[in-house]
Amino acid sequence: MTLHSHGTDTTAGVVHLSHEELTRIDTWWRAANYLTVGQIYLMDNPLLREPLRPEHIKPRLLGHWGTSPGLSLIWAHLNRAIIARDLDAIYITGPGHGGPAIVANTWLEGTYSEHYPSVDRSEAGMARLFRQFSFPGGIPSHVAPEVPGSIHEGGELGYSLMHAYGAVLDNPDLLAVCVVGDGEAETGPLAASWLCNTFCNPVGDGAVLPILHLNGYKIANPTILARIPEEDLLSLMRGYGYQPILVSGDDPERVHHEFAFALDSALDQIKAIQSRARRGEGDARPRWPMIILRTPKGWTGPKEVDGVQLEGTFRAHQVPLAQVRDNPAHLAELERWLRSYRPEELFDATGHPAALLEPLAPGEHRRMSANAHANGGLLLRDLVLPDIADYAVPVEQPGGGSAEATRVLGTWLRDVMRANPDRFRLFAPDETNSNRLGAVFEVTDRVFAADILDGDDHLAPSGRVIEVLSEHLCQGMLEGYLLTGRHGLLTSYEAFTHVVDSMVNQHAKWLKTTRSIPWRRPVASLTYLLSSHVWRQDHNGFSHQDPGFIDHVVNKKAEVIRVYLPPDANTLLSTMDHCLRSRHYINVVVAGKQPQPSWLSMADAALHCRRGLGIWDWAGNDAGTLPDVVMACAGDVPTLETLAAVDLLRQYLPQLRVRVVNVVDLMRLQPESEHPHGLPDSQFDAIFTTDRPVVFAYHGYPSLIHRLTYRRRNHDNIHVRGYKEEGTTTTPFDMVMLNDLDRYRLVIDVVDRVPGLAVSAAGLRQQMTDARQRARDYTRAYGTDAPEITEWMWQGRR
Ligand SMILES: Cc1ncc(C[n+]2csc(CCOP(=O)(O)OP(=O)(O)O)c2C)c(N)n1
Ligand SMILES: [Mg+2]
Repeated sequence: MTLHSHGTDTTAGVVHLSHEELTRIDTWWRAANYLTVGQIYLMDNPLLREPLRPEHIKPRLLGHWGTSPGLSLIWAHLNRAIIARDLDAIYITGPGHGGPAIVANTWLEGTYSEHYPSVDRSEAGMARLFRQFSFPGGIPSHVAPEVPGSIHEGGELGYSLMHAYGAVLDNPDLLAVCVVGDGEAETGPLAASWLCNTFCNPVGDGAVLPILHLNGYKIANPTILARIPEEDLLSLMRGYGYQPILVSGDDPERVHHEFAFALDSALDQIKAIQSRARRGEGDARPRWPMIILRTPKGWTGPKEVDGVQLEGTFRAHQVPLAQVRDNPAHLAELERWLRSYRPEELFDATGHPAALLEPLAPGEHRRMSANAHANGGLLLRDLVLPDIADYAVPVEQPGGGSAEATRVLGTWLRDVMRANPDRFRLFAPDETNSNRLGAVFEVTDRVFAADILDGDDHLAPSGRVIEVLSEHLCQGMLEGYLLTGRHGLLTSYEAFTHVVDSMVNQHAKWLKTTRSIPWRRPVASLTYLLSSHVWRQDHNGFSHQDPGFIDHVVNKKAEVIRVYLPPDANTLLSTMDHCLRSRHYINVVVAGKQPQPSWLSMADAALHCRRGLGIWDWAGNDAGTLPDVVMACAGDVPTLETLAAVDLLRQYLPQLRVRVVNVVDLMRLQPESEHPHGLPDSQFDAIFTTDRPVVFAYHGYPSLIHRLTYRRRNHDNIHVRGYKEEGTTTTPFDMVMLNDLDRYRLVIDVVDRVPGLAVSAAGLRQQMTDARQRARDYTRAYGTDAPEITEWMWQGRR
């Protein structure tokens, strides 16, 4: 290998493999390619025992050929390295549309048949392997959860490298080999992912080996990285702190030698980095190797179809010969293509992979297709969780005292981090402190493998908090961490969590699908703490005001979605304790960081959270009667405004029977047929009544409450106040007034909705309108909320 002075390893012209190794690797590669083409086209005659006929061909030709030969080449070479070095490795397929290639490799290794015994390694099994692919009732076309060894489906491009980095955190012996498509590399999330090396500590974490698969094309276009000067690409990688190793060519034998050599040098470099660091001699910012593999898209496929070049162009992306059933020339070309892999050398007479291939399949647990890290639930160990009672805010009477809920939570999280130094991580886009979770820095730092200057705050290469200003990276690394059997928490601004809407879709799909795959074990839930929420954006204003992430996640399968709106510090503690114990969900917890009254003692909070919603009888006056109105609330700010409204009602309309209901677990509102947490209709009717007005103050967009409750008997009487996209940089009370969620407006709603009050309480209504005006005028005059608002406290029973 030549190491250029500017830090590029090139492999040109090396001969690295013995003849035997070369033959074995090439045979494996041909076998995987054969099985890939077979999956795309064939539903019978898997070993080509007879000439191909149209009826052997699937009626619908689906799948992606172009990326597949590269993926299989890399897999075959990795197997050699795994065996030679006893590596603990997983394979992450960025271009996940190369599903048939990865399935082929897992079948060659035997793992596929272990999970799916009917698809055994025989001629009949091979026929089923081919038939099932992208076939109704069969398997998906991507590296979906059904594929052993996968933690990354790669359907939505962009997240491979961050998944790989998440997987190796706190797994010092793990190697995550990550194939990045050159098209995928154009996505924003992937482009940011190169930075993840800043969060990889060679002492306590494993290593990622990125392989940029420069096959030159996407679906219909060349890729940018393949068309910029090679030196620019190498400089780009160097700039990101990598040591690029370039392998380029279209002659299989030469590429085999050069790729094997590149892989060996990369693995040597990784080992050297880790050994140095683990001896305490490491560089602050090691230069990790990465490989750039420049080979033709659709390599070894048809060179030309109908006079148009195919191999080495974007036209190789999906199914190269589209009319095989109807066009005899295409059928003949397919047969020639399949036979070019010499199937008679690849499989024995029974259809089992040839004996020659056996030495290239790693031992049982070393197979990338069987690596336990890629079925993280197998390795999952419970968190050691400190008793939340020790962190509780004392609450002698409801509304007494005030606490910053997330700051209280921070003290508990600090001790969660301390008690679980190898399996819990906090991820945040630069907001741990801002979300008032800074107590965690008493026990750890932010991980940072770049220059650290005097005056920096809690930065160290060994830190366990990952802060990077990319919601994508936080989400992706956390997903990788969870899918490999660990636990974590992502805290973010509520509005900007939308940045990962699409990623959370994909993760929810993964969780939904894996629930019904028997050999996949449940993993820890992905929990969001959304603080700095819509109602308290005092510094920022409209751009930061958006509670719609909840609306987004509730579209996903009910069995994997949970949404919690704890109204105070103790309910937040109880909710988080529950979330960090839960498995295989996406938990969205929204809780403010500003000082707020504490409503419930720890014991009451725990009961309230267990129920998910409840009548606050200490706040209402309807005991033993049918209430005239139900004041419902969900979220910390709506709860405050509701209680302040109830206070006014009890003062001005003492005869009015008011019931107060607080909802922590939003999914309780849905019928039980729709969500596992759904309240039975009988209980819903008992709590919300069947005929009384319900004034519901909700944290987010009001339409969601209607969506969740539209089948309930009393739905027509439910009147929801929430965020209606009015906002700016203003005071907290002005914000709730702008959106008609304020206490005065809630009282007006009661007057307008409870039969008879319109006339009898017309005076109160007028007073409330005036109070709003006064409150608004006060903000305009003094720049702050009026004392009657800021100093309001729940007075208890009048
Ligand atoms: C985020 C996203 N956008 C668009 C697509 C549609 N798509 C599927 S494959 C592909 C091209 C991928 O090219 P590349 O990453 O180079 O993979 P390869 O060449 O190895 O097939 C595109 C655009 C997608 N899957 N995900
Ligand atoms: Mg490509």
